[in-house]
Amino acid sequence: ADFSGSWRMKSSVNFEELLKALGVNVFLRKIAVTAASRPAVEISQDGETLSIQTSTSVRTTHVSFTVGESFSETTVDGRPCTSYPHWETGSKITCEQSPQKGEGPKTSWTRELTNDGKLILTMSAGDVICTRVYERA
Ligand code: R13
Repeated sequence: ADFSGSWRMKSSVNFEELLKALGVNVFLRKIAVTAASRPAVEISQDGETLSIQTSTSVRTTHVSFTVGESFSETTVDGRPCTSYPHWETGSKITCEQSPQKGEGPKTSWTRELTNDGKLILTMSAGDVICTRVYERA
């Protein structure tokens, strides 16, 4: 699967609930939810190696990883974690995260390319799942 390209978000479900499950207070949640409603996502991919930049007005993150190899990133609420991305199917990457210190709900994300060319991102914290659908810009 080739995830590379510029992506625009078309829908988002449960993003605020996700932050709430992670213990983010209502003030910061509102700022994050507003900013995260208009992200710009740029992905480049070379074989099994992906580079994903997610930009918003208040926070931009950049991760580079090779599927099958662990890497460091931060959870969506900003805590450092070690991540292990693997192919769930030929077109879906599942990434399990473990905190580098402290406790918290179990977190993970998935990114899947659908047959009709959409990118589906899920982010989980405990039993809360946020689903965001992207289309090519
Ligand atoms: C601000 C500080 C408080 C915390 C936070 C968390 C997330 C975000 C912003 C903030 C944003 C996240 C966007 C995520 C996207 C994901 C995707 C709680 C640390 C800076 C308010 C904006 C766009 O779709 O891949």
